[in-house]
Amino acid sequence: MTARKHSQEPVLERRTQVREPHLYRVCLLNDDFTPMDYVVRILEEYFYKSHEEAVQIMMEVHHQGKGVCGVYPFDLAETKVTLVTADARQHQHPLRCTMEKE
Ligand code: TYC
Repeated sequence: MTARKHSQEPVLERRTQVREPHLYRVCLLNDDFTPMDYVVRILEEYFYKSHEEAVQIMMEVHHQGKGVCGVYPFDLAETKVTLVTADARQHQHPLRCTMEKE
């Protein structure tokens, strides 16, 4: 909004920029200890994947070392990383969940 000399003057111009939020990939990383069925449960519970898709992503992580669980705006991506990491630690699994800018 442009500056006005007197507060009674009407607003003549608004300059509002609407932009898409930056997006972040939330990824799972492979390790040798976290059970496969636990990773599948994480993908279903936190990323709303079907059982078939969850198994597919888990196997991709297992073979390639990393896999994308979803793409989200910053706050949502950060929340998912926090919740997944807390869940894994509670169950004493070393599972790592990370986020990276698209
Ligand atoms: N490599 C693990 C195993 O053989 C399974 C696994 C998959 C672990 C995906 C982490 O993000 C992961 N039990």
